Amino acid sequence: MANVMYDALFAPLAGRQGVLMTLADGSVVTGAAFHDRVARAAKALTSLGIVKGDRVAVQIVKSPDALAIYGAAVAVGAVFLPLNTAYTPAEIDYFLGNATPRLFLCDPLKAEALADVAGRNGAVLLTLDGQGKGSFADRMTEAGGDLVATDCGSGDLAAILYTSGTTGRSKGAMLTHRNLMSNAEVLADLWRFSAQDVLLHALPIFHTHGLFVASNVALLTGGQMIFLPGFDQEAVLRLLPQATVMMGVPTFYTRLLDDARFDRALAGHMRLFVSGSAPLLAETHRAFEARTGHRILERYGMTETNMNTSNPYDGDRRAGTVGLPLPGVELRIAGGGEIGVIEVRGPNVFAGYWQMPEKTAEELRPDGWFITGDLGQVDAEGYVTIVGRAKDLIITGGYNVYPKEVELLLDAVPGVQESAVIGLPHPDLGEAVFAVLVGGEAEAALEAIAPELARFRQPRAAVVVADLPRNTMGKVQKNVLRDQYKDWFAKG
Ligand code: MCA
Ligand code: AMP
Repeated sequence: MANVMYDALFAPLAGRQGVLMTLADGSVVTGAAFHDRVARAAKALTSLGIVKGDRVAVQIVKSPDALAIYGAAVAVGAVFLPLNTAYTPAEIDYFLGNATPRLFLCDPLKAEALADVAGRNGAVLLTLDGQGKGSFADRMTEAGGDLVATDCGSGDLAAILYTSGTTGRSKGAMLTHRNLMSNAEVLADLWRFSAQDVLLHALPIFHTHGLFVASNVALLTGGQMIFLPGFDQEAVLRLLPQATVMMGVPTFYTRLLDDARFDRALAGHMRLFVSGSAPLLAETHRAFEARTGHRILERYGMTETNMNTSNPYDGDRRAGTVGLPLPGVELRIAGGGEIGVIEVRGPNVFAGYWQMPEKTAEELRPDGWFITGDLGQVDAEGYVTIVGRAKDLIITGGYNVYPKEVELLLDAVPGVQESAVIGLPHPDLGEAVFAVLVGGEAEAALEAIAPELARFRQPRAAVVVADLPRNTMGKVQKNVLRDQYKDWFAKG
């Protein structure tokens, strides 16, 4: 046996003297240097007793070393578990309790606040900051010797990524080597990635988009990355002329369009802009083409499935659609109607939710079809359009927020009798989180829940009303609320 992912993504970097990453300050990391960091991180993991199947959880700033630790986890057969840097200790407590990682890496500045959480859940706590400093970094420096990757088959777990649930409890999506590699291979081929490409990488690496879609595809094809800690408008405008491909959430593209410096000349060296994670408005697609001459390629995926569909590279990239099912991915609309819940099946579909067989059974059919919860329709030529969501989910700036998680906290605030959390149109974030409360005081309620909840999950505004609108079954009519407050965050 070998190690499917390590052999394809990381092993080829050993000894490669060419540039792998260019950083925001202009410094570069060669393939060989990056491989050395992967090897050292793998040795450090082994020295901590981490063996195949152990979970390695990280809540660390994006940096070359942070990506090297992903490579190291893959190399030793550990299950990589990246966590949003915005999560509070209360949120981290849940993830560590559920996944029981042997190791938890966090930023040195957060170590004190997270020591109890790690200890309580049986994880060793070590640190790494964005400059490559911290107690885990020290172990990497001490580690030496050649790396021998642990054997892993295509069905072995490579990662667990948490995705929220409609009941308010996050679920860990188990992703195998095969899930990740099959998708990377298909996307690399479909989007014509090669060793000549330079990917502008400004996405976080704790989600599918930045970690798997972006990094895996670039690593697989031997290209370079301009590796930024996050989406910084100035850095992106400065570095775009050196890139050939960019991947982003719609907010990246609306922010660029809001800037007059972003024009045809600046995008002249680019061959491809990819968008996903949230709906790209057809008007953004058209405005982008008018400004740059580029038609953004929109694709559709989920944490549980990686990517499912993509607009074509050569063919018609249709605004407002997410394109065609990827090669090897089957897609159907459940229920027999024109519009219904999208279901997908293929080598990309995950292995189930970590230790939640009943949740897995609710969403993954025994014959392999996964129920996405997205409402879609397929036209005569096979183009898929997402028309809505059967699940109660808000996507804000590409991050998912399940209203239930926020409502549970709001309902517990003294004075608040009940709450309804909804997403409202927002010019920058696509949707922004908004709360409608019965009882209590709006500002005080938002302040009360803030320490528990990552900033992106917190409502941007709240109102207090006498009653929530309900249907005859007693269910809160969120569509009525969304309509009533739709202009709350409107531009201007
Ligand atoms: C930051 N803030 C946010 C968000 N991001 N609030 C709501 N939604 C967000 N997405 C908060 C900050 O904490 C800050 O709080 C305030 O908003 C203003 O921050 P700002 O500086 O404007 O934000 P930013 O740092 O520029 O971040 C915005 C961003 C970022 C660049 C759009 O959120 C981002 O990189 N999003 C990408 C998410 C992503 O990768 N999703 C892929 C998921 P305060 O007001 O207190 O200062 S994978 C997926 O969905 C599937 C599989 C798929 O298909 O890809
Ligand atoms: P997550 O579970 O965080 O990976 O988010 C997956 C969800 O993001 C999907 O179920 C969709 O609702 C949404 N999504 C991803 N890509 C797109 C897209 N291109 N258009 C519309 N929604 C999308």
